[in-house]
Amino acid sequence: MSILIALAGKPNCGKSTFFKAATLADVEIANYPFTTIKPNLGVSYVRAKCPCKELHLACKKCVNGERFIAVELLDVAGLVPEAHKGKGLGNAFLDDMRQAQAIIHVIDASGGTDIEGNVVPIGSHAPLDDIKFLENEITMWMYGILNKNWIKLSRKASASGEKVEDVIAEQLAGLGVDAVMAKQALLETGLADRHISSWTEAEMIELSDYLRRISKPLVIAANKADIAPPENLEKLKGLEKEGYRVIPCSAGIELALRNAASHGYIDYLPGDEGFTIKNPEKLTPQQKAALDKMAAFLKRNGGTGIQKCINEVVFGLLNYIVVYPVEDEGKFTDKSGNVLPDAFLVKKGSTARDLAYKVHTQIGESFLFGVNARTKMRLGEKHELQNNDIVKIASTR
Ligand SMILES: Nc1nc2c(ncn2[C@@H]2O[C@H](COP(=O)(O)OP(=O)(O)OP(=O)(O)O)[C@@H](O)[C@H]2O)c(=O)[nH]1
Ligand SMILES: [Mg+2]
Repeated sequence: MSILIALAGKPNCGKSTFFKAATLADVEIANYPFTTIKPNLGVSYVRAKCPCKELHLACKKCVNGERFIAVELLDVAGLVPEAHKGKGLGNAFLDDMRQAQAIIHVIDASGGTDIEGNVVPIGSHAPLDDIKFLENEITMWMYGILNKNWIKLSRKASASGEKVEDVIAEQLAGLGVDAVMAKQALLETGLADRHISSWTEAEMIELSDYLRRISKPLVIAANKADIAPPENLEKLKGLEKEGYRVIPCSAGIELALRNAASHGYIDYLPGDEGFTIKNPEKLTPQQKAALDKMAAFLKRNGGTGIQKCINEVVFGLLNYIVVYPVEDEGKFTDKSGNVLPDAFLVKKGSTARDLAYKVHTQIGESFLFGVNARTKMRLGEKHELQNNDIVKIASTR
């Protein structure tokens, strides 16, 4: 199963621009609310250092030593306050986010759109106001699902002796909530040792809020940073003290650079901190001025921020690492001689056997041992993999 990340936020904040920049899919972008109605699903990539450079190998799978590993990205319709009650486009697109493992909350850091996405003068809407409302909508949507038939379910559970965390996990299974998360939420909210019949509505909302935070963790993409008043960005950065991860970005610039790169005007890889113009003499003064402005933004921010958001979700929030399975541990290749043919994203804590299963169920079942291709050390089935490991799996198959 690949990783699914949802782009969420109020209308007109730049979700589709982010999506288009990150996937190069052709989607509609416009400066008014509710441009997107049906969700767009596309492939994007995390960026990681490929081990080929360090090992002096000629690898065909990376670009200049940078490996791009696929994840799925989902662009949904804008959310407005009270969406969980059907306002705006209502609940449907909250439902579209069910399977997402994490959320990139795109906000308009320029303050140039109001809470419903209508265009207003830049700086006139406080972007901080957009953060809590979205979280509340997702929480209330989860609460709605949890609360459905809750009395009947909880009675049945009490009668059969089924654990409360299992009832919750069953109820929210479609949202990616499992019993471990449910148990954690029960403990953290102090509901673990209280009988279900005594829970108040407020307590169930608090529980839903906790479940949201662990099952749909988020980063904040402070978008339109290219036109945002500096004080807006400072205030948003200030949220990091509250535990938020805030990444200033410009989906608009990323999209322009990717288009320029795909047309051969510039050399630029997603996540680069700068770019080079291929034939500067061919540019019009306007094009040159636009590129200079973009270059200055990249310099100030260490890139456009788009790749940072995706990497932060996968490596920071979701704790994935990259491992490279090979068949020939001496040459770091597969059977046909391809160097480092695959890069797998696995959860931190995954073992050599988990990787074997990921390569193929049969390989997992007939696992004998792993070999760390760098050190040639044998790895037992329970050996915990580290980021960047290159591993041969020996099996009876
Ligand atoms: N300056 C600037 N404008 C941007 C940026 N990202 C998006 N925009 C503009 O913001 C407007 C809305 O962009 P969309 O990508 O359609 O926004 P959305 O969030 O998908 O909107 P809905 O689908 O209506 O919810 C468009 O005019 C974009 O060109 C950015 O990084 N900088
Ligand atoms: Mg859109």
